[in-house]
Amino acid sequence: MNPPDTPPEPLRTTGQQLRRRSWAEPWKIKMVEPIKRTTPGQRAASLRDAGYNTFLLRSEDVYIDLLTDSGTSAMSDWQWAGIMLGDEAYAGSKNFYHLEDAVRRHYGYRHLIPTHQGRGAEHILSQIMIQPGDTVPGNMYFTTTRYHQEHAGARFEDVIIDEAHDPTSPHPFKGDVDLAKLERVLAAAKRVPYVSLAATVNMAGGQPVSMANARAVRELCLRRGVPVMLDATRAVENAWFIKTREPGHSARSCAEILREFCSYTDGCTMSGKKDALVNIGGWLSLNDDALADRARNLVVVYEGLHTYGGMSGRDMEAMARGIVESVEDEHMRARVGQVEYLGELLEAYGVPIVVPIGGHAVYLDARRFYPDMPQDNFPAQTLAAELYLDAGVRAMERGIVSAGRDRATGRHHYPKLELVRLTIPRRVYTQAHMDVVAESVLAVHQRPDKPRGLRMVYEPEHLRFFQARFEPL
Ligand code: P71
Repeated sequence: MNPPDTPPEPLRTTGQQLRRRSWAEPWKIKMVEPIKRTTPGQRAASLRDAGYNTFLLRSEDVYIDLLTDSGTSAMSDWQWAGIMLGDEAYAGSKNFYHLEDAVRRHYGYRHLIPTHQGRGAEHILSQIMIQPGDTVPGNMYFTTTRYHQEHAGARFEDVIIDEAHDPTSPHPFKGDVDLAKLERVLAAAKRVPYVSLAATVNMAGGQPVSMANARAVRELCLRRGVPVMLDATRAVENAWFIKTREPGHSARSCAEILREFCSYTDGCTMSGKKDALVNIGGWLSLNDDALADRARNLVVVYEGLHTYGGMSGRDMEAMARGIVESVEDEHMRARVGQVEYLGELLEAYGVPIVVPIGGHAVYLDARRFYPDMPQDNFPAQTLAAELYLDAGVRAMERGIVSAGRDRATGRHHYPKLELVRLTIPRRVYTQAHMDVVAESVLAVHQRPDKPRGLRMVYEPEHLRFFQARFEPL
């Protein structure tokens, strides 16, 4: 990719022509946090203590932390300056109004109900819209989102296109809704309170939804009188993919694309801990006045007053400013570009990853790492453990452990995708860190002695992946 305003002139070095000009992050580093390497013996002990679950490791025992991009971003000096301007009034903090302005301007919804993070918003949305016996169609489940939908009495129906379940399909918009599947669910269900549309789709590999598909979902739902609720957690990354992959959008800004995308939906839940570049925070947005009143009424029960919703004034200011920074094209180029850099390196090393490369993470295909390991032996959980042992890189399982059990039958869900997510925090690691990660993955991939897998020795009742414990087979 070319820096802005630079014509694509190939450069000549000795003997070879460079295909393109390099670009770099639109920031420099002002403050650093030391991290330390560990020995193989220390890592083996830490992993054992953590029950072979990367969620249970102490972060001080981790060298490069790719567990999640959630709440792990580095804030800018402008955001930190905003922290000093926190108005900690119980009611009517000026920072709330700044946040409301930023959300209205960039996401376009009328009402803003702040929450402590994304699942707080999911909880309130599910409680005000879902009745027991409802069906909620969506483009692949997300753990907390589906949990709150089921907790409110709904059944989740996956209506994502088939390509999303195939890690080798190069479809550029694997987050798209299959309109025929959606039609079928809408026709068969007793009641559908809303369609749950996520952009990008985390569990599919950070895969985007096209503008054309969002528009088509909107038209179909309008005909049926069903609202569309967006999970906007990584919608700016989605906008970047529309800009770079969907014909007709390359000259538009991410900000413009985001506004249009959101206009096809009636509200959103948001984890500000991702796109919005903060360590904590979220919100629920709604256009409908009556529904927003109900949400405001419930937020005071579970989160806090409707002008802070579980955040401090300074948190709201940091998020308002983070939103403004997040929609800048140069930020997104660097953000998604770094993920692409790691992904392309792994592809060049012949490591099996989900393609196309996603917006926030590179996903390793654990099935192809361990073709002989049954899914009941938790291949992705095993791979995440092996990766930590090799060099102290922490990743996250996104396979059978995350999928949990079917509420009706009590049996494991068996997802087609058995993945390990290498998630890149925003503005935190350098290209050299990515090189170290890629080399560690390669080392694990090339190991001749394959592990047999794990057995679960402790299984929590809710969202089991967070606290489950394992032992090697
Ligand atoms: C991520 C997270 C954090 C997480 C959540 C559950 C299990 C493991 C890790 C959170 C999301 C998300 C989407 C698409 C809603 C939430 C909840 N993602 N939607 O990827 O990715 O937001 O964490 O702020 O409550 O590591 P919340």
